[in-house]
Amino acid sequence: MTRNFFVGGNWKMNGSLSQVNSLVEILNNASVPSNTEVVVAPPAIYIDRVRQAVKKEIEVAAQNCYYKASGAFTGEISPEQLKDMGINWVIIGHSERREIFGESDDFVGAKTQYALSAGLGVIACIGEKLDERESGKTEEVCFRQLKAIAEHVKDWSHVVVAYEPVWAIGTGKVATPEQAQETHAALRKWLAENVSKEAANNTRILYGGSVNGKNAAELGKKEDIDGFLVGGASLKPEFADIIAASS
Ligand code: G2H
Repeated sequence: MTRNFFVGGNWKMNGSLSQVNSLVEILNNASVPSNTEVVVAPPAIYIDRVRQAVKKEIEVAAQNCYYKASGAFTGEISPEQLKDMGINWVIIGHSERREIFGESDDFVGAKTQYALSAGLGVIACIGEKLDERESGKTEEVCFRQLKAIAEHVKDWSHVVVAYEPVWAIGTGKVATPEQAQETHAALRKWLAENVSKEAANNTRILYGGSVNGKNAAELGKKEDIDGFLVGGASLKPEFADIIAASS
């Protein structure tokens, strides 16, 4: 099975209106290989502007959502509202949501279930912290996080898993292609053994953590790396190089 490459850009809480307009211009001028899906996740306030202005072959994601359709949930956005605005993807369980905003495995699982049921595709993030890697717990942590998501997924065709080792996020310390491949292969094996062979073969597993225009090509050559979730470099012209590196 050939899995189409997937390049996500997570802008996090960055940008101003003029920067957003420049990024859209970069995206509109970027050539997107036919076997590659590109999805960018602007801050919520700019989502609609980006959706209106960016070329249609590029999808737009939210960086988070809640697990109810509507109601008294100040500051939250529902999957239904995202769909209403033409948004088809959401990032769930990013380590910054887990660490800074205290999102638990169960909460991430519940949000994944609800977002899928509302028709969104989910970029589900998992990854270990430095002390967990150093104490040999990488797989234990990643499997625990993946299990909490998998328990809520019936149809894997709308799920992309992003493996983002926390120690590599925004630090410039990228996992080596071998380190990333090792964990991606273990995650795929986990899917085969705990979900199905089909889910294991078809689900894209992205690498995230200090991906840039220079390291993307080497990482992308690895058998089980099906794309990237890019933070810092998705705010720069080199994001176009990362998209191109995937072909
Ligand atoms: C990991 C990644 C994007 P960066 O958070 O999700 O960010 O590429 O800046 O490490």
